[in-house]
Amino acid sequence: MEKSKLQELSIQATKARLLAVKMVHDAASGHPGGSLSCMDILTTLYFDVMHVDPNQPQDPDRDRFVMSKGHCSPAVYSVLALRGFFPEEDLKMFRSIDGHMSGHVEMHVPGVDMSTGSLGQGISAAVGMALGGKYNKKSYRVYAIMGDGEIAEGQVWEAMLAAAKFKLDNLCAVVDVNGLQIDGKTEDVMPTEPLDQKFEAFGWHVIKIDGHDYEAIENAFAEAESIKGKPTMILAKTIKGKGVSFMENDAGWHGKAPNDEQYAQAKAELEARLQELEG
Ligand SMILES: Cc1ncc(C[n+]2csc(CCOP(=O)(O)OP(=O)(O)O)c2C)c(N)n1
Repeated sequence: MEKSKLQELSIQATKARLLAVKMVHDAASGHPGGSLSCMDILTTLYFDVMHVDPNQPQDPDRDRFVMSKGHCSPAVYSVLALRGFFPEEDLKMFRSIDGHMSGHVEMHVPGVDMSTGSLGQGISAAVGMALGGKYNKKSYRVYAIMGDGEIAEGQVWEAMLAAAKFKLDNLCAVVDVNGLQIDGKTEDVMPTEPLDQKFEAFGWHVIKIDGHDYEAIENAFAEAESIKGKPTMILAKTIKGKGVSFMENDAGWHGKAPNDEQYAQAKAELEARLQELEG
């Protein structure tokens, strides 16, 4: 990957982390941990991989994205704002009773293709979008991000079966393998490993990457596009809370807002990172 692209993605992801943490702090509720873990993947999708036009969010030929772990709305809203789908100013409506930007991902927000929050449902919608694309002979691609806790939902595995049956090579899903879910370690709450063998057995092409390595993320999406006759699952190893030292690898930050002091520290850390990147 060219140095300039790497720098651009790192800058946008850091800005998105700053916005996401601010939204959760200002609303005094929300889900920072899983939003921060998938931020590099989401940034690479919207700033490098997906064909989308912020001026035409309903373009029928656009690539689609579904955040199946819908509690990670701070990640989605911040990346969409940075990509130009709506002004950053609108983020202050996050979780406000009068706003359209609810705590889980909501289709009233420009650029959002599917409302989610009930775990397991988003990936099924993504399968439907990919199937619709095949049926209508469209060339758009469909992307989805799931959580490694989310995949304990039985509906996920029905979606896996259907995607393989219909040979949905226009579908690429990612599992954000941060190892933690709401109450603790994924392996304690509901063990799901070995994930690669499971998805392969369900007829998917599987790629394992470091979910914070932009080049690996970009290459994985390119590989997925080259695979014919089956959908692709990217297993992205990540760190929950990535980018904010005291949130990293701590399930306590799954669905909790930082207080003023904690927010000041998070902001200082991310701003220092941004300054480093922008030179
Ligand atoms: C059907 C359903 N059951 C339970 C929940 C409550 N819930 C919200 S987040 C969560 C844990 C999700 O963990 P994971 O998918 O690993 O998300 P991440 O760690 O990436 O934030 C649970 C159980 C829900 N939203 N939907």
